[in-house]
Amino acid sequence: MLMQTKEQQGLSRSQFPTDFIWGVATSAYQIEGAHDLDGRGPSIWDTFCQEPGKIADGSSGQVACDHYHLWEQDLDLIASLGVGAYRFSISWSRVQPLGHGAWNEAGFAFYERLIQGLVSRGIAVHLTLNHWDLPQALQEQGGWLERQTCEHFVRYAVEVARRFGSRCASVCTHNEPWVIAVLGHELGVFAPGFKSRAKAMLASHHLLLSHGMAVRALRDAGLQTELGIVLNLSPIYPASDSPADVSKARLDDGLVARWYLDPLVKGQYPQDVLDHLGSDAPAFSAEDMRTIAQPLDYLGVNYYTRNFSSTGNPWDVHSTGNEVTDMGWEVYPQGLTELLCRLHQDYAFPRLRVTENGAAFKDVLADGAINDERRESYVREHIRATKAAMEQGVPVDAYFACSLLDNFEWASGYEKRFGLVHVDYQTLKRTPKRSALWYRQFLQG
Ligand code: GCO
Repeated sequence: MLMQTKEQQGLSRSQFPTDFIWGVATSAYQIEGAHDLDGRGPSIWDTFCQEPGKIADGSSGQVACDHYHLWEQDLDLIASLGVGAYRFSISWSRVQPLGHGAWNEAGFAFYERLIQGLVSRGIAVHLTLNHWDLPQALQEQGGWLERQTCEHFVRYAVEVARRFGSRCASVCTHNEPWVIAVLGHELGVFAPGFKSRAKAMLASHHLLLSHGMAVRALRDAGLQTELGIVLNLSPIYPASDSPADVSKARLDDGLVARWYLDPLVKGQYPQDVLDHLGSDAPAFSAEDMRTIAQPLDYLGVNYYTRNFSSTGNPWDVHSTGNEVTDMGWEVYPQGLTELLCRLHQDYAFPRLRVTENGAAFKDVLADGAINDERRESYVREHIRATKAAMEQGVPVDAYFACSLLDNFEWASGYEKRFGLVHVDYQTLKRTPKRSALWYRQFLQG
């Protein structure tokens, strides 16, 4: 039995609406493994992991948490925590190995089992179509730099919805298009590993366009399920009061946040960012912009930390003296409250959902237990920060702790652990950490 600490006082599930969605989140490439089983085609992450020096520990998602085989025990785990909602993604190349053409029935059968397993346990299904793992065969045809990829994505989305849509509580098109565009095409630290700003911006336009095309197609197909998109967002503060830093912070907010939010809501790219980009801006038509701005049921917000902007070296760590996680990210729950309030004020989506929130810390397994007090406190204080936004009238209706499991942490490999549940990568044994037990206790009220 965990002790009710002082800080916990004043926070309980009963302070949230009874239909508030409490979940945990994962993504396919990070947990599934089984990279070449049952007809799965390679994704850009399989390829990227093979490039020397790209992944900190030289690893890949070939085995990961082997969720492909251990899914039943993972669903039991979710149920045992009393969690009512599960956000996960489909590996596109598992269900359509080339990203176009033939469907892979064995791949669909895996998600059929998974979804049936969730439904039978009373866990709501929150499905993401694209969590970064584009089929490699589409990359070879240009990937997100090609408009044709948008058409392929729509066909994939419609097929997934035809099979699973009515059993999903929500369907999300893309997870964090900024990450795909900028980390993948401008900084080259994520797949597919390009280093060109023009490429990044073109990819971002095709991601947004394919989102709008897919939402329209899913609605036209009669899908009633809630539809949305998930963005990585943080308040961005100027590192100093200098006018140069203040305008840099405004521009950075433009590149990370407004570049995605303005088209989704207002059907236009922010003019200041277009001016800044100059010839790196993508070509687009008025029709594209109308397509992107489809009405959505919710915006998913992934929040981990806040950011600072300065005209100095962007990688200089701006130390505030606050605690930082193993990623070097400042723990700043108030940033989530501010972000949710700002999003509501500026964009007024019908609903906002915290679709990812969590922290990497170095965990110590001692006597079969992981006493991850800092992660417990992180999750608790961000739930409290979510409540603070709701008290200011922001329509937030969901919180997903991320991640359910320690997993393949992209370019960090297995060195960073975000899980509420510890995974021993030798034995694949799952052990709920103290944070998971806290979440269970919180959910039990
Ligand atoms: C993202 C990432 C996350 C993280 C997660 C822990 O969408 O930002 O994919 O899923 O990797 O925080 O695994």
